[in-house]
Amino acid sequence: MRLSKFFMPILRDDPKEAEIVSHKYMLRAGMIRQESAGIYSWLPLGLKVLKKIENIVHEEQAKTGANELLMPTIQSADLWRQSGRYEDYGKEMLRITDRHDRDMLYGPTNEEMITSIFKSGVQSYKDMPLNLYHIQWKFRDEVRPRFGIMRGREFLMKDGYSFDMTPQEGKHAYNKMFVAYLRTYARMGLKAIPMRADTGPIGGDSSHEFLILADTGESEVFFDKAFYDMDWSTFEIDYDDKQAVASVVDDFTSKYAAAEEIHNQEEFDAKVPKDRQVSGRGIEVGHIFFFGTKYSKPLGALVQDAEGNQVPVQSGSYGIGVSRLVGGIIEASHDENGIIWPQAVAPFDVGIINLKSGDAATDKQCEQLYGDLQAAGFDVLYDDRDDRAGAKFARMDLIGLPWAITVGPRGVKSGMAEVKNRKSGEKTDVPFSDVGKFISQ
Ligand code: P5A
Repeated sequence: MRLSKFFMPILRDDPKEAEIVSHKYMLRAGMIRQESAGIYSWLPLGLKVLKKIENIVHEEQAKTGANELLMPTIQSADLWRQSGRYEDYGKEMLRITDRHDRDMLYGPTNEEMITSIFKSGVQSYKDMPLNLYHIQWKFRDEVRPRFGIMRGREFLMKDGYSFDMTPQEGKHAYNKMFVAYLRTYARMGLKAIPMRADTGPIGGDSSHEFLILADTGESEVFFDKAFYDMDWSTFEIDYDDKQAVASVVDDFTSKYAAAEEIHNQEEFDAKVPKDRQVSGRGIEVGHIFFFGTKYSKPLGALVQDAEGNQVPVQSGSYGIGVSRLVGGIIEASHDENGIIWPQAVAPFDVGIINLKSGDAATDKQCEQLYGDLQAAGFDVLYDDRDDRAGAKFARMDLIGLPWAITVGPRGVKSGMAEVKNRKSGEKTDVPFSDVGKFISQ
């Protein structure tokens, strides 16, 4: 992509409304634009990151055997009346009346609808187990939408739902998602600590939130320092191996970690020596629940078991804050000059800065490099605009691509590009023909 053709409306000054760094940088880099309180348009740069995150989520879900589908954003109130949540959900639910005076709503979550889909498609234990998910916009009329897309009213969520015959099998489905979530976040460069959590309006008796640490996080969290020494790499696992999956879950859940709503200082003191007790703030980037028959019973989702009995299905639901993650990753990875994207979610792999647009030799060299890198499979943003060098460097730092390659008349003469690693700040002179090789190492 040529910057001259890319819609990336950069703000020179810090936006006054931004209280936290991710919100500030997302606005300044032209990733999002506020349309109303807690409702945003995703501009091309922001959308690219959102898609990268979605893609990682899809890949990790596929490994677990989950099925992707797509449910609508607008739901009928009927199912919610059956589950009893229509009244319970209160003011957070955006209620709509259609032209026939039917009660509709903009979905804040989909437990009811998916249970009804399941019910209409599965009658026998032979079609189980099942995990169905989608990535879809949600609406929650939050009292205090804030921090940009971090606590929005309209936001993108991955929500998945498991269906099993027995509580034990349901537990395995829960464990699989637990491990898939660890892997998903790790691929985005995040250590998301699973913490015991309150189940709130979703319900059930077992639940974990995944939190990444950041001073600007909304929740206060308490955990064992031992988490720092755990294996957060994207370890390989056979999801059908119940024992192996359970042992990863046990390993993580045996250590104390809790958000404030559920934190118990006495238990913390008993389990964790003082010098290993850590408290801080965290951003909730995911939340998983096991609620057994809470929705299947009232909605009549019964399945025939091997003995011919009709039993209510065992379910859990599993959420990832896809749009919130964009802000969360920035909170976890930035400096005073801007964003530092982890490679896996960067909007482009590499940027090229033409120091002297209009100079025939420099333009030619940049075009050559731009073509070569694209041919080698890199997604490249070529800054071909006629701006001051200082402005170009600042803009490239702000948008935080992993690599920036500077090409100027002097380099053209000596046959060298200057390659800068955004994260380390290290600059290396590299012959033009070796740039691709250099940045892939
Ligand atoms: C799990 C999937 C649920 O809704 N039902 C379906 C369950 N869980 S949850 O914890 O309420 O939400 C899941 C994740 O969505 C993100 N999230 C938000 N992101 C941005 N703005 C919001 N207002 C918002 N509310 C929830 C969080 O990451 C949360 O973990």
